[in-house]
Amino acid sequence: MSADLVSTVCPYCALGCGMYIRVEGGRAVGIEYMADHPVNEGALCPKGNAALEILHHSDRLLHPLRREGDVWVQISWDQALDLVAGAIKQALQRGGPDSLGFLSSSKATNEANYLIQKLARVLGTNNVDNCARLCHAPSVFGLGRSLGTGAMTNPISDLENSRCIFVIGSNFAETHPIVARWVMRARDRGARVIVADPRKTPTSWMADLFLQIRPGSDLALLQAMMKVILDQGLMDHRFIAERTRGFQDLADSLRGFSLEWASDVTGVTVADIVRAAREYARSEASSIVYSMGITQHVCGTENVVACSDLAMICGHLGRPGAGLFPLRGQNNVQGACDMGALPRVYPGYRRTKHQNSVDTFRSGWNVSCLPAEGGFTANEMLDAALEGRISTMYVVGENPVSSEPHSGKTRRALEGLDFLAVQDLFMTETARLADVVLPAAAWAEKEGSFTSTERRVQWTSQAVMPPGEARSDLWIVSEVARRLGLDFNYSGPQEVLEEINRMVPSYAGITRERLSAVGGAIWPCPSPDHPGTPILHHDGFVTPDRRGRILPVTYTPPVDSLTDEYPLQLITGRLSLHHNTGSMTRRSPSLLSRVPDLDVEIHPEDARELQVEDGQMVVVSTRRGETRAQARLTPRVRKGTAFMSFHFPGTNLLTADALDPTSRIPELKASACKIVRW
Ligand SMILES: Nc1nc2c(c(=O)[nH]1)N[C@H]1C(S)=C(S)[C@@H](COP(=O)(O)OP(=O)(O)OC[C@H]3O[C@@H](n4cnc5c(=O)[nH]c(N)nc54)[C@H](O)[C@@H]3O)O[C@H]1N2
Ligand SMILES: Nc1nc2c(c(=O)[nH]1)N[C@H]1C(S)=C(S)[C@@H](COP(=O)(O)OP(=O)(O)OC[C@H]3O[C@@H](n4cnc5c(=O)[nH]c(N)nc54)[C@H](O)[C@@H]3O)O[C@H]1N2
Ligand code: SF4
Ligand SMILES: [Mo]
Repeated sequence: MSADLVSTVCPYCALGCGMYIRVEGGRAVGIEYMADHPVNEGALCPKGNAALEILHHSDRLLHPLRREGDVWVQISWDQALDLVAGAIKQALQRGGPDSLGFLSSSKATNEANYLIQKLARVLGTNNVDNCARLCHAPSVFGLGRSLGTGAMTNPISDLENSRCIFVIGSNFAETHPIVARWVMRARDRGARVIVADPRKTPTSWMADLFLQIRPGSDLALLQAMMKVILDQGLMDHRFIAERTRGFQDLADSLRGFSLEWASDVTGVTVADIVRAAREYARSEASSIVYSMGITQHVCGTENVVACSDLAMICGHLGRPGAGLFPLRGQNNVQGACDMGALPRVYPGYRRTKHQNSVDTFRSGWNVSCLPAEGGFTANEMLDAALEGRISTMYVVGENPVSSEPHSGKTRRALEGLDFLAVQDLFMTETARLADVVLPAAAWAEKEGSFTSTERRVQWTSQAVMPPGEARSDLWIVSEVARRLGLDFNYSGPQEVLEEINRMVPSYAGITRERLSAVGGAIWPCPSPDHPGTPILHHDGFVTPDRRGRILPVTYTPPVDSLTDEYPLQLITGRLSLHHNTGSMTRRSPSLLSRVPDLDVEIHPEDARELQVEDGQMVVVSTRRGETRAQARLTPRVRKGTAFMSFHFPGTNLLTADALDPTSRIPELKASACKIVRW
């Protein structure tokens, strides 16, 4: 490798694809493919290929800013940091630690996330969360309950060894494109692919069996598949007996279960349900790939538990090609959770309510007192802000105004705060509401580690200097903490990683030295000479008795009900060329030029009734708000449903804020809507 090639990891999705950045004269001028990377083998998707476009973009925040009325005033770092620290001090004096709220960033490094949650906790509050709440919180809870840990069980490349891949609520061909390479390889080796999605997506084109399910009805499908497996005796009796508990409760819960009812609810024929069940159960090694299509529902945790039940009753866990693949979303959402940027767990998923977790961190951090009460989740913080219980928020690398449901409410909550600080690369919809905006360095402008969806921790090196006065998240957070009198005197990310090695047992062996190699290391990695653990649950689950818990589930329909006034089911999700709220990809010219506007996909038969033509502007409205979009007529959506991305502001004005009672994820995938010509 020549001196001007810098090794880094793609900043978009959680696959953790490696790439080299070519640097000339201090500028990032091109990407070189990392052919020996274990996940992407050099390949990159369109977003990865366009990643450099945001680095030198003219919209980058270059200086700290303070809002004065409607005007932004450039201020010095000293002034900005004093303002943030001063506001935090004032909140502590007036309302106590729980009047503070922190949103940590699943786009920031492990080291920055570790420091953000440490700052919150040392100040006395567990009010810290990250966008996993809107994403895979149901996996953390659901798999946590059934298997003892919420992480993906097998590495991505292991999909190649599967003989049957059941994809439910994931459109990886657009959202995790490199996964499609491994699934195609499995297909080349004879694997069968089953896809359940209300839309015909590019992922469904790969399917041998496509189940065009009604949104929100996955539990009925999963229960029906298990019913078929039980009735036809396709279970793995030995696995059930030796590795699990609770099978009988599940069997009892399915005794009177009707496949015809499930077919009515899901819109999938009984014959297809039976085919799916038989193919999944009977293959030598089956995997389940799932994502937002099943987690973003009021029954998100139950959906995840049902997937885990299905895998356990068939013994499809803990072996090559047999596993559960909750495909994580953001580049470092796995790491943000591992680092404890969650309100009810300290780093390493140690529960706040367990006295020994609190004691471990009290002595490790050398502080006299730490909070043991669970804190607020992101959506609870917004509610608490509306009620005046949270007065001051510090938002790092998140854009809740566009990513949380019911934006009207989010906006009101943030506008009502005494003080809001936002730390981002760009002036986002959320940053516009801030009192102080802090310019952050992007991934290639700093160093640190990121943890991918397969628990792979990788180091990314600094390729270029941040623009203007932008600084790394780690530097900014440490400076705020120091102004609050805290001992955050880290020399850089490496020293923080050393603390993580000491405090998080599964990261104990993940040292800076270890991360020098391409592909890094996969946790659990308890010591520097440990090889890492690509496949979890090989000889036991992470529960106290090492047995998995098979748990009965109950069907719950979407909350936002369809009526004559709101007759269509609105699904929201993603397109291949944009990322989340679009802060980055709408500033990436090669991506924006191909998808410049917000579209709503409507089935041609629905469009005929609505008298809407392709390309026409329409108003989409729900019980919460309305937005304009361009109609795209396509038979790829189910009749009776419509689809919008949330890559442009507006979509989340519409979405419902009904929450899954366990994980507190909102039902972003099912909102009753109406569409009229504009
Ligand atoms: N290009 C691109 N890639 C991304 C992102 C991005 O914004 N753009 N974001 C990243 C992030 S943060 C995440 S979390 C992942 C998400 O990755 P995915 O979960 O794959 O993305 P989504 O489009 O949100 O939803 C997946 C599919 O669920 C389907 N679906 C909707 N409702 C239901 C339902 O009730 N049941 C079933 N079975 N399916 C349903 C949708 O039609 C959609 O095709 O992608 C990551 N990668
Ligand atoms: N309707 C609807 N809403 C959804 C979803 C859906 O499917 N439908 N999906 C949900 C999901 S799965 C997710 S994960 C959330 C995502 O929600 P968010 O995380 O709020 O969305 P992003 O657009 O990814 O925002 C990340 C921000 O971080 C900034 N950033 C990037 N790198 C850095 C960095 O190094 N440091 C700092 N400080 N900032 C950085 C970016 O500029 C961007 O503004 O959205 C959720 N919202
Ligand atoms: S698949 Fe994900 S990590 Fe890989 S290049 Fe695309 S966006 Fe980046
Ligand atoms: Mo996500």
